[in-house]
Amino acid sequence: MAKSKSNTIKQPGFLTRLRASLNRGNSWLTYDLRNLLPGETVDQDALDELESRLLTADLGVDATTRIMERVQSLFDGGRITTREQLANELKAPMLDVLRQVERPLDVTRESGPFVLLVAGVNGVGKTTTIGKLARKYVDAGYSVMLAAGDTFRAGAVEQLTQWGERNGVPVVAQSSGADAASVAYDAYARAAARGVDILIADTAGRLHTQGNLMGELAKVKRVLGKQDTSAPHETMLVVDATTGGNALSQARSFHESVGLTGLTVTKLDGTAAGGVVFAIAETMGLPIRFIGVGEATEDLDVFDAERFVDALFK
Ligand SMILES: Nc1nc2c(ncn2[C@@H]2O[C@H](COP(=O)(O)OP(=O)(O)OP(=O)(O)O)[C@@H](O)[C@H]2O)c(=O)[nH]1
Ligand SMILES: [Mg+2]
Repeated sequence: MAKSKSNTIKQPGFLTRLRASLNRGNSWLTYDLRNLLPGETVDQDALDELESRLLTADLGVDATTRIMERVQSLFDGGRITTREQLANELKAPMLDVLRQVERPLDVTRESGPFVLLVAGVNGVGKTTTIGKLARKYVDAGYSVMLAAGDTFRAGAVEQLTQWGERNGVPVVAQSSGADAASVAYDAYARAAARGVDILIADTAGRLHTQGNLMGELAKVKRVLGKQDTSAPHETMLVVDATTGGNALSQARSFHESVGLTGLTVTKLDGTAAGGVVFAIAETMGLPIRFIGVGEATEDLDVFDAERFVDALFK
């Protein structure tokens, strides 16, 4: 095991990138607050309108209710009269919602590879996230291997192989159309034999309604579990923030069918809101491991609740 392994893979300068991506000039929240309260003084109408804006921004009913209950009680107690006070008092309940799911992935293992299985709907950013993670873990001193478990889509193996080559990380693949579980089996055996620290397995994009494909994913999990009863150590769903409420329903269905242990939310640069992160946090309670704000390696980072909320308030 390398001695130089770093226990954090946080990206320097990520807050600036996150802020720029989420806000594009002006945070939707800052914008909404100013827009809602032109006269600076907070009244009940403004709070009602704020509630509907949070719902429109995909925060969902549960998170919105929790946040607004706190704000309402402070307002009723005379503690919120100005826009600035409202902004300050909004932060705490928003942070409470996100702190529940701020649990970074711990990849340390006594022996055997840490197995990270990545799943999700087509095009959400699974393979790109794997490529970025491979780079981060290599930079942090870990040995990494990738498994090309998407044997379905033409070009999927090449895409992962390119990420591997770029980062000097071996990729285990079979021919297109091969059994995904067999690729996973093979990859685990090689990773264990080589003493690799982290094995990251890609999978084909699938909809939760595709029963046969969900069955395949369950089989991949089972096969890994036969080699190491504790594997996969993480079954991570990737969701695309631009799909709003769909991201939440995907998380629900995948969790029901295969059992998830974590989530990554990508494409937060493609949406003005990022509100779905709150909805997922409050409703699912599953750890949010990483967030993505662009296509480059430095655009992925460990999820940090405080940084996320700070980025929303400019
Ligand atoms: N803007 C932006 N684009 C992203 C992000 N993450 C991934 N992408 C892009 O999304 C597209 C799809 O990414 P993939 O990694 O191929 O997605 P996938 O889930 O593996 O797709 P399938 O294998 O087809 O299911 C690519 O063009 C990526 O560059 C992100 O955080 N922000
Ligand atoms: Mg892919």
